[in-house]
Amino acid sequence: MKENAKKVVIIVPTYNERDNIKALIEKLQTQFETMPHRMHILVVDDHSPDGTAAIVRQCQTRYPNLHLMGGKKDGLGAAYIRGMRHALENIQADVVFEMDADFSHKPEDVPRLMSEIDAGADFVIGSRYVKGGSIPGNWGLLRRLNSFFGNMAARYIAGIYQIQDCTAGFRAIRTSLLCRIDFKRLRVQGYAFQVALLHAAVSAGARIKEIPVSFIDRKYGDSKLGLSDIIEFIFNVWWLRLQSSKTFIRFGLVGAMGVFVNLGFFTLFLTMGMNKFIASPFAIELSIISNFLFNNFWTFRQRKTKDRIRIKGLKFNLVSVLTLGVSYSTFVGLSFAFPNIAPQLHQLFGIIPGMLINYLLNSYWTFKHVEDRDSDADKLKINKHCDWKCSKREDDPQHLSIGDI
Ligand SMILES: Nc1nc2c(ncn2[C@@H]2O[C@H](COP(=O)(O)OP(=O)(O)O)[C@@H](O)[C@H]2O)c(=O)[nH]1
Ligand SMILES: [Mg+2]
Repeated sequence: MKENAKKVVIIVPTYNERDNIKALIEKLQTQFETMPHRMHILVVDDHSPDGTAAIVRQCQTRYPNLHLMGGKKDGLGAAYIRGMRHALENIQADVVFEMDADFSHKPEDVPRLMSEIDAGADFVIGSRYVKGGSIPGNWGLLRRLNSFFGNMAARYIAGIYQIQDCTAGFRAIRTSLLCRIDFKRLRVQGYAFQVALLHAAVSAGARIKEIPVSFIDRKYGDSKLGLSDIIEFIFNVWWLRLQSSKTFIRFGLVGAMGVFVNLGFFTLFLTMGMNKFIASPFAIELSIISNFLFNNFWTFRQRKTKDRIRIKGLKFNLVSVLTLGVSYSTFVGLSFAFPNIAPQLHQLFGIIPGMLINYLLNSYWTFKHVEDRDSDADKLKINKHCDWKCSKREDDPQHLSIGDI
């Protein structure tokens, strides 16, 4: 029975956790006895000067499912990335957990998170901010504000609106999802990793589930959250914002360039002796075509669309006509409503709704991204992004192997 069960690796990063680690390992092992899965623990210790690793080595004599890896102290995120890679390549994990060593996350909650994975989720968050979850009652104002603003920044700056607890560190993740994430693009070392990974999971279309947990304050040792973590966190949320606005910025640049294409062709046709009433629509259409090509091959090049290029071109043209209609009706409406202000302002305020409608329709209709996880093209994309050796597993068809391609 256990041979076919999912292999689960609980990754526990440690830095100076001498007073916690042994008890945590023992509690987890007791918990594992109640679970049908093949459970492992991987401690990622960054050569803690307090001798944490020596304690883990002692425990290894009792528990064959206990793994230890060392490394340079590069931050919490760097430790998790190393640990996840090891869990995937060397332990062939189907699922990994993120868990703190200091008992802030209860070992008794491990089966609850795992059962959500069994029910089909890709990414389960032990959440302090959904109904039923909690933070310690004795947290001071500063700690509360830190946690509150951190979460708000992740939700409303980085754009992970749908998740209540973006900074949680107690999570279960399918490794098939990790294989779809480009870790080189996360660019984080410290605690910001939690938000960066969640953002990447949302972008990869992961099925995410939050379940309530009570977060408990550590009894032994100190928090390792430092100023550099906070600074990196702030930079990271803005970086993520910029990344998600990149398409809109490119779309705007292409639109602005279209104006020059339009005027350039118009002038060219006039110098060729063409009548201006004929030259104008030709120049407009040529600018629409050039905008379409730039948007197709640059702005939205990452999107996998279902239509052929000529159908997309047709849709783009239709959207342009609609945009013209929206901008023109706004212009006419404003001209009648505010006859005393400069007509340039009517024209300008007509462009704004036109451009928004143009972007939204092209983004969600012309260049709509269609998910097709099983296609060969996707497999190639996934493996190009992830150089981790994901091994193919029977119970998860999405789990890819480099050798499969
Ligand atoms: N390997 C490793 N573990 C770390 C590092 N920083 C923090 N940790 C561990 O990550 C977990 C969470 O850290 P903690 O200091 O409790 O953070 P807090 O709960 O936000 O105050 C603990 O198990 C720490 O020992 C690091 O740089 N490297
Ligand atoms: Mg802690």
